[in-house]
Amino acid sequence: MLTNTKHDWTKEEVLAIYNKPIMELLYDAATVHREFHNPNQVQVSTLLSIKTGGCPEDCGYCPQAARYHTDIKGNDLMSVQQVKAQALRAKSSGSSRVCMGAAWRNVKDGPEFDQVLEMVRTINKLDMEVCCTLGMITENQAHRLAEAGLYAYNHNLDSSEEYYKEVISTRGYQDRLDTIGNVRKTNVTVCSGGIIGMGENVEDRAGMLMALASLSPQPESTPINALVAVEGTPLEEQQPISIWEMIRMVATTRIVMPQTQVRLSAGRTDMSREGQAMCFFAGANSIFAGDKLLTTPNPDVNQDMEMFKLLGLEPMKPFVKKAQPASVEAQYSAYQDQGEKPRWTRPEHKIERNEVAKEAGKSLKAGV
Ligand code: SAM
Ligand code: DTB
Ligand code: SF4
Repeated sequence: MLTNTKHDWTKEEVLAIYNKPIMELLYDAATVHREFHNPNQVQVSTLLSIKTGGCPEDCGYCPQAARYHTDIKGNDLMSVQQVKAQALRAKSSGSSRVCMGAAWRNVKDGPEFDQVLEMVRTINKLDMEVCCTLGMITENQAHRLAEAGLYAYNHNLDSSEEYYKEVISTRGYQDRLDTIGNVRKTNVTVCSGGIIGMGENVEDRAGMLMALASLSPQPESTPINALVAVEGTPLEEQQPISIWEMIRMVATTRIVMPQTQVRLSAGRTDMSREGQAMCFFAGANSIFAGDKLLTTPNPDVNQDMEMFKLLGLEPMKPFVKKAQPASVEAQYSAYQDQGEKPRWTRPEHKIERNEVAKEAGKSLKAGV
């Protein structure tokens, strides 16, 4: 469980981080990242849409809402055998986690939920982390998922409390928080993040991060999605965000939630390798791999593995324990001490930098 972290970020503080000069922001985020994570390791998850389309909700971004006329092919709940075959394929291509998504408003007790529990048990036996995103769940359902061996439950806040109402009317922000609270009553880890590029402003982005960071404990993983504007949804006309917005969002997430796994999620098909490399530098340490997200395209897994090789990244093994955090004061001082004092005061950091600087100085003198 993630502990000892600053939770009382104000929207103004988060916004000030988001708006920093990019070099400062990258430096700060990369410094925090190295404090808590191995910067060369990236956790790889594979998404599996176990029940597609026909959802009664009205989320303005979602191609699976029954009320919008999109091109997706709907499917009833997959069988346990189908899921097992897909999980084995994902494992052989380097994935440590399978995330099963269902286009449900909420989970209903009965044969379908029993089947999902069996899927969880089956993937768990393959020594992979299992995640589910099934909509709203009760405390009892959260406990049943935990007993089946669920590792993580994904339930996004998606935007700020204020902007949420502009995008979804069939449920409220508090409903999302309640489900996250139900998951927290078990030993299942929380995966919660959101989407940028839905027409929200930077204050909304800061508001969403403030809400996520104020959860105690903070989510163990945080997906940052760029909207995939799907034809037929109310957000079909939204212009794509720039890579700099994604980099800023990832970096800010890393700073306010130092221990979370920040997942570079939907939208990677539009990002260059250089852009993604900047996101990894800024603290992203997880991706969804596989040529499909739930219903929309994602980069081919071979292309991703080539990118990993190029950048010297390696896929993380499942069930890796997280490093223990430094003190809250150490985290926060990194953002308050603007320039006068060295930000990172641990002796080994200073020595490392001085030696690099000395070597660089020698090379310059020698004209290398
Ligand atoms: N029905 C469940 C729910 O809403 O929690 C689980 C599935 S839902 C598809 C999971 C998440 O996918 C959403 O919370 C949203 O963040 C993301 N998502 C859906 N459509 C998207 C899109 N077009 N672009 C980016 N992210 C999207
Ligand atoms: C999350 O935050 N992003 C994933 C996962 N959690 C379930 C889903 C992205 C979906 C993108 C649109 C689609 O493929 O349907
Ligand atoms: Fe349904 Fe989830 Fe899509 Fe909303 S995001 S319409 S709840 S599948």
